[in-house]
Amino acid sequence: MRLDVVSIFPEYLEPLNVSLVGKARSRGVLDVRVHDLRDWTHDRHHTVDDTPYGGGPGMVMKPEPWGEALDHVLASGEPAHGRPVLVVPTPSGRPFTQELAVELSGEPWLVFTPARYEGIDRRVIEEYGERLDVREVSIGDYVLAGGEAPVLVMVEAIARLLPGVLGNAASHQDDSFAPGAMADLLEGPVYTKPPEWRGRGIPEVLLSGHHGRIARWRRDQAFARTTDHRPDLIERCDPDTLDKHDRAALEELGWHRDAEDGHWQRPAGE
Ligand code: 6GU
Repeated sequence: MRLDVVSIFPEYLEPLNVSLVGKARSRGVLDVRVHDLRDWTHDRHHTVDDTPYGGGPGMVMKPEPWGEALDHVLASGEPAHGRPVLVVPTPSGRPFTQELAVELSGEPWLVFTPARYEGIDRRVIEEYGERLDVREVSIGDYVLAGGEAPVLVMVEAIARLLPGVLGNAASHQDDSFAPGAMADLLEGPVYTKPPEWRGRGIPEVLLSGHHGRIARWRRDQAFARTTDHRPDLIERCDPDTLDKHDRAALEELGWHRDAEDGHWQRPAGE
């Protein structure tokens, strides 16, 4: 997979040389190219921003450097890569989810355009939207000063899904939020050696060697954790994906099924 990132802070993307993504690069699974947007300015001050039309606070990124930068990146594509998907990080984008990470991990070429200030002149997104699949994406309901940290987040989520990047192919099948498997439940606690640490032991069942009981215990723990941290995931889960044991586990946690639509719910305040 080829990844291009255009930014006024190319050094912010140094973590792409480290750890999992760095290894994927050195193994040739990922071809990452970071570009400095200011390389496509032509004035002495390398200006990339200007005041917003209509007034208001902050500055807006000028369209010309972005246009030249993106034209350069697009022209550097090898025919085998086709056209890239353009990923535009913005707090007003669609949520970045595991589902989108899986989808983007199947693309041969992604171009990211992390912005600073109040964002990029809208005409840039319109212009490239006529030629490319453009995804405006947010990584959560909070506001960051720029899109570089979101690019690091998204690239890590995507890169670990590429074949040969994670050691064990099974290791992302039961990720929290992976479609299927532990379908939309948060993962419960994990333990390793030593068997006793500061007087604290390991749940007996994990030492039993009884794979069926271990799987059942893990799922019960996942229901408990999801109830505490993300009850919305239980409320919107498809009740038909739950077996008899699952239903008993949820009832134990104070959930009951809605008489109308069969979805699980809990009385408010529980
Ligand atoms: Cl993608 N960008 C910025 N600036 N803030 C964010 C974000 C993106 N996602 C959540 N907050």
